[in-house]
Amino acid sequence: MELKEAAERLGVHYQTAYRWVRTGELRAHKIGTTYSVDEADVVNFLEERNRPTAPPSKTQVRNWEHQQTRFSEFLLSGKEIEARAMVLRLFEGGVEVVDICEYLFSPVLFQIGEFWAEGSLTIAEEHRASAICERTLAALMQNPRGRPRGVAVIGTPPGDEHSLPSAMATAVLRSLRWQVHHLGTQVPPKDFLKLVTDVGADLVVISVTHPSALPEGEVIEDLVSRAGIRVMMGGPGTPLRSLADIASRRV
Ligand code: B12
Repeated sequence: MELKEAAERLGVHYQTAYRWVRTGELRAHKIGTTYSVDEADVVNFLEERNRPTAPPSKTQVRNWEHQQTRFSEFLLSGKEIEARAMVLRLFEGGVEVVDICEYLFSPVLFQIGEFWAEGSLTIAEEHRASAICERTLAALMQNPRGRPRGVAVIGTPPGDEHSLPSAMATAVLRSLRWQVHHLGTQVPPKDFLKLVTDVGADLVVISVTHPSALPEGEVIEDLVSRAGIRVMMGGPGTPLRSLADIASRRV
């Protein structure tokens, strides 16, 4: 059949079919100045196009230690672009945000804390590494598609300056399609509660890393649960996976 007829059978404009012929996607023979396409080739082409494509391959991280070593090197030498590219590659390969936090950010930050405590890392170097982590985490927070699962408020009470753990909890919930109000650090209990009720939160996450903030964290926990809202407090030793598991269920 002529290419014009083949285009009609394929449901596309003549120019599109012509382009497919030129790129070799659609087999055709040139007869004089026109192209002719065999019936069988039109059928094959249609079948090929209608075949469901395989889902994007999921990156399987076989060796997290290797990833940690590379990430740590990037953080300690201030290679922000490389650090971000590495994390984005994992994310775009389908690795869950909770895994990136638990198996990459957390252990590497833990090690940085040990280096700092033993004096082999200056405060400037630690700050540079933390800042890179903060900005890299922000790059993971993309607009979720579809209806949010619920509204969450995440923050840290007064007395604790560690903002990264709550940023991780935020990234995890956002990756699970939650609408998150991330308050950062030093949030007084009464103001915390007011915002929680103002936004109609379904879930409240209190993140405490420095033990001095625990008493005020407990005050917030108490106020929120008395208001009948689900609340979870966590910090070092409480896996983010437990938060992700709860957040994966509908509210
Ligand atoms: C970066 C850092 C800082 C930065 C923070 C920058 C920032 N933007 O966050 C700065 C410079 C501000 C800082 C300050 C201080 N720091 Co500091 N810091 C760190 C470091 C290196 C990393 C912190 C971090 O982000 N860790 C990674 C987190 C994400 O890992 P994680 O603890 O396993 O967290 C998991 C859980 O918390 C969980 N999670 C978090 N929230 C929630 C909520 C729920 C519901 C659930 C389920 C789970 C969950 O998710 C996380 C991811 O898996 C740690 C080292 C370490 N061991 O963590 C020290 C560390 C926490 N800091 C420490 C200290 C001593 C301090 C200072 C007192 C230092 C000083 N003399 O000024 C001050 C404290 C100031 C204050 N009052 O808060 C000590 C704390 C020791 C202790 N327990 O008392 C540590 C452990 C360092 C060390 N090895 O000694 N720090």
